[in-house]
Amino acid sequence: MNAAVIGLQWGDEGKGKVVTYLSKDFDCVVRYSGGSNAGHTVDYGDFKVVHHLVPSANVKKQKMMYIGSGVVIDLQVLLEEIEQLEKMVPGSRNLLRISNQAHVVLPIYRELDAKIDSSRLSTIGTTRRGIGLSYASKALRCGLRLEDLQDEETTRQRIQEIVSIWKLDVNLNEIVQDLYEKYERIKDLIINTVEAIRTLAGKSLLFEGTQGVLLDVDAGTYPFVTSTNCSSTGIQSGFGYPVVVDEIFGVFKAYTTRVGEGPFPTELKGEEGEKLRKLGGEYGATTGRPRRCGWLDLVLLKYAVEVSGCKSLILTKSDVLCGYGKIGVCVAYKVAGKILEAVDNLSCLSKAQPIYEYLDGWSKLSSKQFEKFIEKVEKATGARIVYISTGPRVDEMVKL
Ligand code: 2SA
Ligand code: MG
Repeated sequence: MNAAVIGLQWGDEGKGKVVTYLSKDFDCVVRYSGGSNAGHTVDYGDFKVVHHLVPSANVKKQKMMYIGSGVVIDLQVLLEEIEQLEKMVPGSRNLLRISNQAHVVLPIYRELDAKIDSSRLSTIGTTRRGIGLSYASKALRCGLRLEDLQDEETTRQRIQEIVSIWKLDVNLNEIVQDLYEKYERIKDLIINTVEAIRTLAGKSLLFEGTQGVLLDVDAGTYPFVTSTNCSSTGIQSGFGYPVVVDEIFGVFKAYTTRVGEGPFPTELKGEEGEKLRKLGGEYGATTGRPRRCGWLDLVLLKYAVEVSGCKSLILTKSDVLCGYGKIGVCVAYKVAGKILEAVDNLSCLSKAQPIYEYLDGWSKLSSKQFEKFIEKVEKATGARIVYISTGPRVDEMVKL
């Protein structure tokens, strides 16, 4: 059986922890999209790991990890992460394999990412990790794949081409030298996509989503999105095989957060937002940026459930809300005088006024009030909550 874990909001729903927990029932965890813009924090209790590129498999349980061709790789970040994991759990490096077709995020893309984003009419607030540039180069057919690094001449020509297309003033020799110094340290982990598919055939795979449906380049709040199909629709192309995914788990927080710009109807500004941010520790795992915070938006959650094809929900961070007297839940929008309980299109978001219902808060998760909240979500989305995360640690999960 194969499954996927997808974020149903704007990322940071706690996918990393969920993947680590669920990975005990799978042979291999697969990353299929994104790059080091992702930040998945996993708290094992005795140590914490922040994943950016390496799949969030439970390394204590010796699970296999595979980075598919749909991922873009910053070699420096990858090396640091492998080192971090190896320190925590010696031998974990050997569990990792990376597709030869994955593209390389050149260090020069970072600066260019920042430059392009800040020169836009409306900045997106990217993570400045060069993600958009890597996918743009891939689409422009001037990207550098890991497999290209086998031949230094090809690499040099490709970088030369990139430098001239993006009109960069850089030292080519330095870039190539730096790249090879890093490549030498990971090249034994690179595997042909076809070989990986053969090796993984018949094994149970858990696909780890990055960001969330609302940041998906097609389904999300375009143009305030990331550059990939980070929703479930990206799995097959990012893995490299029309794999069947039997169950899609959609992860969502009991409230909503967003890093970066773009519409956010239920955003709480001022003290209320600050309170949620503090209680939930809502700061970017990659950039440390404070996340924008607001109430749960059932209109958007329903949309995300619909377009990602998920029937099973996993609720996280409801423990953070313990102690609130009343909890806001957006049940509809008012747009141009009309009341909408569902949306077919996200372009109305910037004009949407949220209509709230205020539910009684809960002081513990085993309470009538919390049950009411769960009922409300299930009824609005038509999906079932199958797990609840009761705290930050990997083992703090309850199956319903
Ligand atoms: P990019 O860098 O080109 O992908 O940025 C485009 C938009 O996507 C958002 N984005 C994210 N949103 C939430 N979490 C992400 N990962 C990190 C985390 C973010 C961080 O786990 O906290 O540390 O700041 C992530 N990655 C990309 C981004 O904010 C832009 O809106
Ligand atoms: Mg994150």
